[in-house]
Amino acid sequence: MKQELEERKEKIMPDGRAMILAYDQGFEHGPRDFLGHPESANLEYILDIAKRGRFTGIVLHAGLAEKYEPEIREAKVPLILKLNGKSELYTEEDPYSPQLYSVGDALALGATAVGYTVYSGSKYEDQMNKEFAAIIREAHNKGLPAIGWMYPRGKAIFDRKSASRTLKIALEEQEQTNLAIDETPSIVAYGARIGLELGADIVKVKYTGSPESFQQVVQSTFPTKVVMAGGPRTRTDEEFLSRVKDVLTAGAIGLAVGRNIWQRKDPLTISEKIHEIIFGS
Ligand code: FBP
Repeated sequence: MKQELEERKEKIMPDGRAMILAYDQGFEHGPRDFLGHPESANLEYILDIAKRGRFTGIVLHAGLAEKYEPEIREAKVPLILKLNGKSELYTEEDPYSPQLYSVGDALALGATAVGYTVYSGSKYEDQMNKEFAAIIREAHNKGLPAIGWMYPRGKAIFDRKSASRTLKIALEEQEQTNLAIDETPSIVAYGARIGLELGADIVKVKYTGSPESFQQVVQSTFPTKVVMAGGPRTRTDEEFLSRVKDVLTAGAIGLAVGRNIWQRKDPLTISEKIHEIIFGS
């Protein structure tokens, strides 16, 4: 299984770099993400971007993965099956994203890797840590890499009164920047580090505003690889591309991005530019 694990890692990280297309937003945010870009509600449109844009993986929940199994195989873009999910209609301050699918489901659907979101700092973090730890163990035993969406979130992250020592440092970082608390290097690095401690092969984290601060995240997560999450579409292509350059300079291996690609008028042009930054061609 060790060899299969290494082969699958190589598939989603050719030359040690990754450019992953995230398409779990229909569940996490709902169809509002497709407004203004109705074609983006259709997986065939997204798969075409993934294929022609030379993405090294596409993230889906099991429903779409099952319905489009032949098309996904045909496109030859490695499938990363997201094993947990929650909708934004559920608005409790402390989020929990339950496991919905298994490593076995991922293998049956031909997935190359599995993904799972952990909201560190939520009062449900223990449940998510336990689920993700078990997923990682099983995935590795069966030769599948595991990717953690490490998003510190919840009441405690913002609670100045009972602030943890990390939050106190993050509040100081915040005073010198325009960052939201969950984008400060101390909070992002802590979430990423939990991914490493749990055994994730790759963690996906928010951008921290500068290459220097992102380097802090990458360094405290080594040897687990770090990719940047996309976030809401930036006003210009240049703004997003400059972030991609920053995180690569900081030692990240690439990104896992959705809206900044498929919410644009010309998703292939920006994909090409991102590919050039990540892979040099
Ligand atoms: P985007 O590039 O569109 O931001 O996607 C990255 C992602 O992590 C998705 O995989 C996920 O659905 C979404 O962001 C979660 O967003 P939020 O931070 O609003 O929960």
